[in-house]
Amino acid sequence: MATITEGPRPMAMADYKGRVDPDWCPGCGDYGVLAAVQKALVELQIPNHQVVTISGIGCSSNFPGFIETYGMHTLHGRALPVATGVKMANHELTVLVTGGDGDGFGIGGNHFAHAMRRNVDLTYIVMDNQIYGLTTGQTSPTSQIGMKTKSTPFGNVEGPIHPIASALACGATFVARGFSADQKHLSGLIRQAIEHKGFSFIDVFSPCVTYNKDNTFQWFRPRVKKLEDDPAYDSGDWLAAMEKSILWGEEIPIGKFFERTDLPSLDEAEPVLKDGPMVGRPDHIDPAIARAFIEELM
Ligand SMILES: Cc1ncc(C[n+]2csc(CCOP(=O)(O)OP(=O)(O)O)c2C)c(N)n1
Ligand code: SF4
Repeated sequence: MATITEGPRPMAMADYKGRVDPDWCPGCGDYGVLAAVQKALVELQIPNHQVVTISGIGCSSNFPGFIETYGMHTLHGRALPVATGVKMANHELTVLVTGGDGDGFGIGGNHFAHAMRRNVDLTYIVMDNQIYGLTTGQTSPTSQIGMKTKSTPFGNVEGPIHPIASALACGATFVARGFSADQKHLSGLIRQAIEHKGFSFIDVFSPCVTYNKDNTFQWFRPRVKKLEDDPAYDSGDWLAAMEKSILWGEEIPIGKFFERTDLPSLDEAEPVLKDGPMVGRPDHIDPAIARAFIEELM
């Protein structure tokens, strides 16, 4: 009798569905980002146990609870250093970092800069709604001048940070921008970002439908223009990416601004990791080596 041998079943969207349903407001942009991440993981066929999703604090930072991967919900602004530790402990894992503009560019701004210059092999997705959602609507580092919020009732007087330009200046090796209403385009960017070896950053317009009445889906829709639609645009050209990064107004570029593949990621550059991930090694140091090391320091 012939035997039928079945290979493993391909991963499907349902396999990445979290055990808890998102409690985001109906219509929140973050739903689109969650679906786009799940779609990218399906396309790449990465098994759940090889993915870790790490966040800080915020509505968007609740993300790891809503996806079936390993996950850590850490402290406000501290997702990137935790993710760096995870990646360096086991560099064979796919490490995703998810959070908001307040979390990433405000309290976490310092870590943002250093993770990029180190070229840690992480995929960082910021759900940029230009406001603090979880704390009920205060200005954030990406709020526009003049925006009226709970913390700026007479209008914001501070200029916003430019996330794309900042990422380029700090040395990120993959820099992109997406829009949560265009899931197909966004999941394509996320897929490329995961495949990229090194620090990949995607700033995603993910409107807060409850507290940001200025930068809504309707506001973005006619303005976003895909860089891919311009055949002359070269995403290997850092200066061209910088020029595009500061455009804001009637035309706002989305897509892949920049990628370079000639720099080693931190795990590739670190000689200690050349024999494989730290997690696979004995969890003790040979006492003779430890003694010699201490004596050298004395
Ligand atoms: C150390 C610390 N400071 C402040 C807070 C309060 N807090 C929680 S979330 C948040 C900002 C949320 O905005 P954002 O990161 O943009 O995420 P969103 O909720 O908009 O997705 C703040 C200020 C905190 N939890 N911990
Ligand atoms: S408050 Fe804003 S960011 Fe938070 S879940 Fe609601 S719509 Fe989304």
